[in-house]
Amino acid sequence: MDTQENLEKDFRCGMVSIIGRPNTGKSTLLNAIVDEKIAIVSSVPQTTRSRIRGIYNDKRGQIIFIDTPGLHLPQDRLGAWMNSTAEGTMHEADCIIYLVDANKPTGQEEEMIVSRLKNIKTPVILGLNKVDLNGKRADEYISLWEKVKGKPITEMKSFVLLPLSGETRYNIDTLISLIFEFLPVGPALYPTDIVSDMPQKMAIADIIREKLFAMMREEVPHSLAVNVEEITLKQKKVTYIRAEILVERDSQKEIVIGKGGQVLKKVGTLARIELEELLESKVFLDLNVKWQKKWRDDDTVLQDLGYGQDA
Ligand SMILES: Nc1nc2c(ncn2[C@@H]2O[C@H](COP(=O)(O)OP(=O)(O)OP(=O)(O)O)[C@@H](O)[C@H]2O)c(=O)[nH]1
Ligand SMILES: [Mg+2]
Repeated sequence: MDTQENLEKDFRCGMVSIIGRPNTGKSTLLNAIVDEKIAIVSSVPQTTRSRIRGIYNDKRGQIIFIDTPGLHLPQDRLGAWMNSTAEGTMHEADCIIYLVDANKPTGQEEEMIVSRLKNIKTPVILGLNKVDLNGKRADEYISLWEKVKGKPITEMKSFVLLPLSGETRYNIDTLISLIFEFLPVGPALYPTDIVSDMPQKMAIADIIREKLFAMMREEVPHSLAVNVEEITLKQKKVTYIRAEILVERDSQKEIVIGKGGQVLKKVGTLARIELEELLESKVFLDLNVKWQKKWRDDDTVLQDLGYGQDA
């Protein structure tokens, strides 16, 4: 048997769900693994709102990563949907990366997650992330895990502890090798030349949302949503994109637009640069801001935004 056949015989393929509290670096980790920016990142907790698949390929096999919204204590329907989206992925996965920020104390949210993982049979990799910041709280996460499971981690089966940094790519290769050990032998489920299956409309909306998140403070980001209403390729290879930015209050509309339209202009410029890279064409971006009371609790609006469906 030649080497090629051997390779194919051992080819592995499976799904890996990346879960954890908001802001622990899940999307950054996914981008580092697939070596491309497919998930938006911001310092605001609850940035990711729907599940995002990232596909990693090498000779050993194909890993389908699912980046999920941070698990939190929800306050509205959007939050509840985000949680159920994240939890839903755990049961389909062949392996779970449970990512924690080793610099932040554990808390109520963390206990909620660990207790949900308590009886899960799927292998778990506990990723102690952001080790580049030299946090000293890893022990707290290990203790919490041991408390819930009722035994030391050394006696846990299908459980691995791994220090990580998505930002500096520390231990990314080790992580990938570890995952392959947990995956079943089987053919690739996705073409090997794509890194994500995210719908274009959602990808465009998320790029705009990321630029907005970077400029907003406090509660405003959570009140924002972006709905891409039109994507048309015009003559001379210009992609015309019309998107609506939803806010919950009139005062927020003013913040998003800024004095003399400055904030919106900056958002538009930053988003356009990135969209031109994504779409490999010139982009004309038409942004409008609209005020819609309590959209986060409105099922129709959530559906429109792609947040209501079973992702
Ligand atoms: N120092 C450091 N910062 C990181 C690392 N990974 C992510 N960050 C930062 O942490 C913040 C949150 O990162 P995200 O990747 O958006 O986190 P997330 O877990 O996807 O967050 P949600 O989508 O809100 O659940 C951003 O400001 C990142 O730049 C890391 O390894 N080291
Ligand atoms: Mg995220």
